[in-house]
Amino acid sequence: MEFQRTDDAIWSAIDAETNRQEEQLELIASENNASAEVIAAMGTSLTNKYAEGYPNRRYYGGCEHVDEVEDIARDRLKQLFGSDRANVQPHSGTQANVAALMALLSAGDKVLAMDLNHGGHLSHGHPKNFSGEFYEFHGYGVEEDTGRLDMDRVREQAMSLRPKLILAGASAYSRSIDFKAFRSIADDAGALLLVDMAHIAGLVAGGVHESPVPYADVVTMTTHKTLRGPRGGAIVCNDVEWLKKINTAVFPGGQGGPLMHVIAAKAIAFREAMTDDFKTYAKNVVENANILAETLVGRGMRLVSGGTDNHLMLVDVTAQGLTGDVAEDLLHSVGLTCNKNLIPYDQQPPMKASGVRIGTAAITTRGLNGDDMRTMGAWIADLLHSPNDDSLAKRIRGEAAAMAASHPLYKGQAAAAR
Ligand code: DSN
Repeated sequence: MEFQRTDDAIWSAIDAETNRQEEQLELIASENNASAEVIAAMGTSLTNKYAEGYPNRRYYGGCEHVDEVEDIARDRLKQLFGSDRANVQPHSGTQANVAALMALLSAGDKVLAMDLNHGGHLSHGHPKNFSGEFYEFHGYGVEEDTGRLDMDRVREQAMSLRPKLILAGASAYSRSIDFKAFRSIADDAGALLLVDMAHIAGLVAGGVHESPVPYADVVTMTTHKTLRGPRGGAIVCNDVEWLKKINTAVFPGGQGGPLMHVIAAKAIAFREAMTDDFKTYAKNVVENANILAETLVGRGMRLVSGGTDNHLMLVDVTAQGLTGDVAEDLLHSVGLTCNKNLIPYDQQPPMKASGVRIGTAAITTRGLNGDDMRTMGAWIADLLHSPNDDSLAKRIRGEAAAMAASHPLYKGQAAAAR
């Protein structure tokens, strides 16, 4: 679609952000770089179309083409995760969780979910989030000595609490999650099981993390993290009765018109995620995370749980006399973008925190490999050990920029959306 740029203020900010992504190395564990085709689908005429309802049951005329798009997206999502049912309309992971909780619970019901300070998510019971407002959330957490979930402890808590729902899934947990054990605990405690696989959806799709779909009553996800699609949410389940409730909870329960341009982009991403290339990508994400974690530990950094099984790690910076916010700024100053993060049993407030969360989903997309991880691990450890060494920072800034330049993201591609 041809167009003239007239809004200089906005286009210059968009160009600057595109350059930032191209020139810096993205270590935020929840971010990724969608393909040019996924991005292009979001800048299309589909953004104009109202389509409240579901395919062939809309509240607007002229939906024949967007119906086709949504049908394809749902079919691909079901195929990707081997589920019987799917809803691709949630605008985000939180919206997907709103719908799942509305479908599965009544106000005031008890839920057992991962403690926010141990790696859980805002929509898993933060007191100021709708989840914490409307339901009675209780937290399970990782063990202080191992940094890992102890499923026997989760079982004890579930048996004494008898929640209506157990929620598995996290935003900052670097170990595999045992969905089979969660199912068995839920069954013994008489609870439903909801899994939020937002962070690991791409690893599940790529076959490098166990799938929760055979075990959970309902699975929510985001489409833009390891799954590498457009920003958005989605839900899968196997039971037709749950799907009916979920569909009603998404629309009209929590949302109005679906974002059809984003649903088209989701469909493209789901197709990409079915390829052998994506399986290789998912394997490389985990391999890169492992090498980066080993390099950091080898250079004297403490990682929560000692390492990683997935795409992320939590680096404790207290021994270096730093807080997470300072470490985040320091890494950003050399072109490595990450985020401060609470670590389990943290004594700092969330805006300071004692750690940084680092992920390999985006840097693997741009083709960085194990040798690059060894180099990057050395940069990060050296910087965190010597935060005031300006000449070290200057050298690393130059080397990081060179590494980014030698692995372009979109440059050279016919990226319609750029
Ligand atoms: N904000 C996301 C993350 O960083 O993990 C979760 O929604």
